[in-house]
Amino acid sequence: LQLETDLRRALDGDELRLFYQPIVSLADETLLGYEALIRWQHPTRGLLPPGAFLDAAENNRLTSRLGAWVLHQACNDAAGWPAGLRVHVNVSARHLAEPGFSDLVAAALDGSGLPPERLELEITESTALFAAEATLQAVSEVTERGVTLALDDFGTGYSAITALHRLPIHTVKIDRSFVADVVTQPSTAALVQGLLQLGRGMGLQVIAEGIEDLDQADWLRRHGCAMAQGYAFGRPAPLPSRTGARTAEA
Ligand code: G
Ligand code: G
Ligand code: MN
Ligand code: NA
Repeated sequence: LQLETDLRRALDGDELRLFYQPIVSLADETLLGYEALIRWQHPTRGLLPPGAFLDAAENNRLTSRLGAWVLHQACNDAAGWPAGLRVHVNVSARHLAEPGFSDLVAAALDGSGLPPERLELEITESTALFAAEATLQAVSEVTERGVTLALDDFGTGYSAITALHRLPIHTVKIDRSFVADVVTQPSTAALVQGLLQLGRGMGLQVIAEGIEDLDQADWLRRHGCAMAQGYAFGRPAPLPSRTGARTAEA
């Protein structure tokens, strides 16, 4: 398969990039951290979004190599940021359940010097793998170290409540499909109020995703959502690396 061959070359070479999107406090728009989002600077096809290649990696046992690259890169980048800022890294369910996942996280933290408290791993609920013993083991090993877990795309999967019940979740990210019509759809507004109440009741951090305009930000702020992410506050973009060299601008 051409895509797979290309992706192996991308991993060996220098074609993958991390873009970063700001996560802010809704109260005063203070920067709290960034979510790392992978891109592929393909030599002929240009800058590719993850949707164009993550599934190919998932099906070809490249998941753990790709995930390892992301974790090391993100921790190295974040170690050079001001001390208050956290980094969010997306982790595939398959990678999380692989042997050695928590050792990889430990190596990325130790190698970069990033304090564990500044790393948050984002997992999605859209998988049955939550039940796997290997997943529970990996999760307990990384959280004991001080790394936190976010439940991404919250509300869209079939096992959201089970995930909250079974895993030591620190943060839920309200999916952008809900945020998109929270201001205009009373039923969506009621649903999001329910999610916010659930978050408060369980002592979770809540991040609203996909905030594109100030009406959405106002609504969420008024309803007690503390944190946000979305085009209104910043798009995913390359950041200067620790050395000051800029990447992925071509
Ligand atoms: O950046 P964009 O919004 O196009 O991302 C699309 C999807 O790809 C999102 O669901 C995001 O969680 C996922 N994604 C982005 N970067 C990574 C990554 O480094 N690892 C994994 N596993 N998923 C990622
Ligand atoms: O699935 P996950 O939440 O990890 O990925 C975030 C995805 O959402 C990325 O592909 C990112 O580019 C996209 N995204 C981030 N902010 C916004 C936004 O305000 N509007 C839309 N439509 N997409 C967004
Ligand atoms: Mn995410
Ligand atoms: Na999401």
